Amino acid sequence: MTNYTGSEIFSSKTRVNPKDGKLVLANMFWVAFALLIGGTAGLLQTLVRSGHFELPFGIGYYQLLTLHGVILALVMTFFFIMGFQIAALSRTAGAFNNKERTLGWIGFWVMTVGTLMSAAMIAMNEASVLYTFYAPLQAHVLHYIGLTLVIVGTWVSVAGQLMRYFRWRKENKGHKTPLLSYMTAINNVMWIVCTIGVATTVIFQFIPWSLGWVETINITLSRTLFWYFGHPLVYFWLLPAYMVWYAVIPKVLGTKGFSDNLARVSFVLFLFFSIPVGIHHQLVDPGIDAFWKGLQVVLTFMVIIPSLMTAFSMFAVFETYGRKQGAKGLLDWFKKLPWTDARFVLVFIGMLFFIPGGLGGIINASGQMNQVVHNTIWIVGHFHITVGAPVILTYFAAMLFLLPHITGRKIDKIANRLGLFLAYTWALGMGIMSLAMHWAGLRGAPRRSTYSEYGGAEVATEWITYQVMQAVGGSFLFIAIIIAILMFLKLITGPKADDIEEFPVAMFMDQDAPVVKWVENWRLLIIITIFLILIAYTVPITQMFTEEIPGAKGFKLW
Ligand code: HAS
Repeated sequence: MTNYTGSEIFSSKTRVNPKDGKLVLANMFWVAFALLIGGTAGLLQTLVRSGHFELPFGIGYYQLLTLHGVILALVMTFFFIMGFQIAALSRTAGAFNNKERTLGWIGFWVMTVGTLMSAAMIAMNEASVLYTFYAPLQAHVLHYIGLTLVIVGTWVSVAGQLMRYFRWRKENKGHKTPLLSYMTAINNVMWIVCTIGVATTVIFQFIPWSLGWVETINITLSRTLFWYFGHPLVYFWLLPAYMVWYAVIPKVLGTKGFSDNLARVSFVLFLFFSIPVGIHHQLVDPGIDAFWKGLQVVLTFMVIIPSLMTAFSMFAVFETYGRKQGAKGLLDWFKKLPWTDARFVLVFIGMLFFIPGGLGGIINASGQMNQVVHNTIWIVGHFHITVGAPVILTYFAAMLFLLPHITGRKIDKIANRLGLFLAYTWALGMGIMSLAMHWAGLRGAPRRSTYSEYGGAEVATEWITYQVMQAVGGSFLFIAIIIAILMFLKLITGPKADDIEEFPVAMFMDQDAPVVKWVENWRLLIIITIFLILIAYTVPITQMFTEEIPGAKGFKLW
């Protein structure tokens, strides 16, 4: 046992190791670049769907939509998560050693090569299969190999991160792991377990099929393996945002987090329940028995619980803070929140979006209601107010403290103001666009579809107003993206700080309470995770092998 006391973690002087900082920064450059490209594609899509704009240079709508989904949902998020988690570990567990850092760099370069390969295929119009790459749409094999490399790159980086986490545990036996480090470990373990699904379908189904080694593909199986990965993917995006909510925001406010133990338990629940629920994306698909769909719906309701725990904790933090500032009445504390600090405002607006975002998720997951919204643009509205608001706005807030912390610059007034403008413009754009998407979806407007008058069908004329609204919202969002890029540039080139800007890490109201031991019993956690996966998936997947499911040839409809 070392003489570690834990107090240095909470000191504003403790910093991300400068060598680790370079790796973090490299990842963050990709985030800014991907945001710009993906955001531009998004703007153009909303303009096309409004019916008032045609794409130039023979660019296809689905080509653009694939670029938008891949570059924002996969590339931007993955680079951010790798960068942020490395920073969180380096800040709370201490510097990476050479081996761990080298793994981070190898992962970064493998992800870069994979991204460029896929991007090239999309640019050459060889892979307009959207980000979910559903068969029987068939892309060029290099697109699948590129995406595989992106995932493999994250594995390598994650290996370095997990080594750092376990090294800390070995060096500090008997102490509870710093919360942020613990949270990265949960997210990483979840990631490794869930990406096995997508790796399996790509390596054993998509690559041989796109090379022509086999003529057909089992679509039900490929979609099931995709969603085995695809749902935990959304929590892989979300958990770094929750890391900021739990462990950073209370310190930004100058108060304590609600409960360290509660935060750990909520992350464990994500590990248990985020994977055995993927079939809720296939509730209207044939080939899966209703019983197994029902079971996964029940498990989906379990994965709502840790988000409700998070909401409760955040309310507790805000109210406690407000009361400390002298708030008296029932809701007065609300006024006392730091409305001029962009780090807080970005996150808070994200949280507000997550209230309807989460409610929408509960609607999607409710078997019969899913029949109404599935494959409509409602779903696109849902994911824009989940990953596109709470998650991305929190990522922006993290950039605000992380970039100056690493580059030795200041969060000056201009950077803070850009952050505030970003928050409000984003809220306006996302509010208009996602509301229109939800309404149009309820009126039956399909998703994954370009502008069409559907042969003059009356119902389709109703959708056009909402599509114009989406273009208005999309335009505000594009302005917000430009502000985000300006903020990014300001944060890495702004005035040098005398004292390094803080990477805030909060203490908790139960800081000294003994840790709940089982939350770090990895053997137990992994056994329970695998047990739940086996219960949810063994029979449905076995049926996909044993029942006669006709295979599908590949289609290239673009
Ligand atoms: Fe979802 C489809 C169900 C959460 C993303 N989801 C998607 C797709 C994406 C996505 C990308 O069951 C589309 C995939 C595709 O391309 O086909 N989703 C859920 C459920 C949740 C949920 C039950 N989704 C997310 C998150 C995402 C995300 C998070 C990204 C990060 N989703 C579904 C289903 C489908 C689906 C079906 C398939 C639909 C179909 O048919 O295709 C839950 O995890 C949500 C729980 C969340 C809450 C909210 C808690 C609120 C908080 C904020 C508190 C606010 C505070 C501030 C403290 C219960 C934590 C307040 C202060 C004041 C003063 C007011």
